[in-house]
Amino acid sequence: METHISCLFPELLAMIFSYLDVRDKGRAAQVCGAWRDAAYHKSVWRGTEAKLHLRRANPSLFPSLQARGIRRVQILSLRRSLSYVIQGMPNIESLNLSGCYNLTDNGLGHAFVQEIGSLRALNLSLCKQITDSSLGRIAQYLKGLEVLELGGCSNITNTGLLLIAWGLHGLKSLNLRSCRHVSDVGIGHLAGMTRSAAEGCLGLEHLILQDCQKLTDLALKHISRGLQGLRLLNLSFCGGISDAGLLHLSHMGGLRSLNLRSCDNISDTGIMHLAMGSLRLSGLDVSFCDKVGDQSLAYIAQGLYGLKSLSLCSCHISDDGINRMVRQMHGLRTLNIGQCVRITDKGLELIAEHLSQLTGIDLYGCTRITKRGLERITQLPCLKVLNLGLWQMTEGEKVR
Ligand SMILES: *[C@@H]1O[C@H](CO)[C@@H](O)[C@H](O)[C@H]1NC(C)=O
Ligand SMILES: *[C@@H]1O[C@H](CO)[C@@H](O)[C@H](O)[C@H]1NC(C)=O
Ligand SMILES: *[C@@H]1O[C@H](CO)[C@@H](O)[C@H](O)[C@H]1NC(C)=O
Ligand SMILES: *[C@@H]1O[C@H](CO)[C@@H](O)[C@H](O)[C@H]1NC(C)=O
Ligand SMILES: *[C@@H]1O[C@H](CO)[C@@H](O)[C@H](O)[C@H]1NC(C)=O
Ligand SMILES: CC(=O)N[C@H]1CO[C@H](CO)[C@@H](O)[C@@H]1O
Repeated sequence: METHISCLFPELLAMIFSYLDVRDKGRAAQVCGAWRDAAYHKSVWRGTEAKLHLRRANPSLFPSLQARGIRRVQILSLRRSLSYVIQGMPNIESLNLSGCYNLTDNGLGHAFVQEIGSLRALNLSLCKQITDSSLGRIAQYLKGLEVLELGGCSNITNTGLLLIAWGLHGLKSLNLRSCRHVSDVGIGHLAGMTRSAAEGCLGLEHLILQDCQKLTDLALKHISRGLQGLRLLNLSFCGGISDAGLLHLSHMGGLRSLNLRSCDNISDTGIMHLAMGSLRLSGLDVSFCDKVGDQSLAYIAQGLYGLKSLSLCSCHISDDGINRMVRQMHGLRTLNIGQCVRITDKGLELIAEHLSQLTGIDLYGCTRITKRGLERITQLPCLKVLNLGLWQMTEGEKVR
């Protein structure tokens, strides 16, 4: 048998090994304990997921995977046999090709030659050779797709997004992390701003735009107009967005999670816009936005008091900001204030006194806090996670 398989669930291993002759079983069993267990495992169990290294795969493997109820496949490496997977498993629901660096438009082209209505999730992250031409095929044949991961697919352009907006109307989750050619125009396509050419992915709930450097406030305007169903928006490391852009987002009532980590041009004014709108956020991350300071915490207490998770790592905040926030934030479960070097025991005292629902706090690199402040924090009744990172080892006053 030519199929090489690693890192598998036991039931699948057992099934695969039922194909091997006795000599091969012996060889495989030398690899590791998991293999050894599986090599001699007689019974075949049902699973729903397979992880495969494809070389010159035996085409007969895939129908038998399908027959065993497997609908989700992760390809760990491949040469040219992707089409066997698709042909052999007509009911495939999830295909994970993340990190298959060898995957080309040609390879995908051979696999996606007709409609595959069952496929719901496709992961192409870090398949760096994929271009818009593959997105054309995907838009044409994978109409049932709900999750599409294109993180690190750096050859993709706005044209690819136009194709997605034309074909994938059922898309709920799209990851475009580090797609550096993507600009406001592409986001406009997704949001249905070019309706004459493409309807748009108006049902999107999760949109990851982390590290899309070309995006500006105009992209946020498109998003707020067209993607009203959005629940999660990740804009971390988008240096081109500014406070004015956040004004557009401030009326997206469905938005629950907003990630603005390392958006360098966001300041207290932007947070004011968010707080004065009609947002009902439960998660906000503005870590490493060094223009975000104590004034933002006052705004958050006024308009974003429903937050369950707030990340302010390395922001320019002090005990005064904590004081202006804590009394309103009854539901806060997670507070990340690592590397906020101006926070002292006084801030921790306030947190311990008012944020009684807190289950997690990050104090990594808070160099001005002492054992006394930490003792107060550890008295929080629900606290499960306390991150101090290297602090304990580097500071003079050790906490045990
Ligand atoms: C990727 O392709 C190269 C040649 O094109 C081949 O030598 C290599 O084994 C392939 N890698 C994987 C993981 O398939
Ligand atoms: C998809 O594959 C990647 C890389 O192997 C892995 O990190 C990720 O967890 C997989 N996703 C799922 C849902 O299995
Ligand atoms: C897709 O692959 C990336 C990178 O390996 C991984 O982080 C992510 O969880 C995967 N997503 C899904 C839905 O499989
Ligand atoms: C971000 O702000 C800096 C100054 O703080 C400015 O030089 C830069 O042009 C701004 N970038 C954008 C895209 O607005
Ligand atoms: C969103 O951005 C953060 C950076 O703050 C990153 O760590 C996280 O993995 C991203 N989320 C997703 C779902 O990609
Ligand atoms: C087909 C295509 O556009 N390939 C390009 C993908 O991106 C790399 C650089 O990241 C280029 O070298 C390729 O030409």
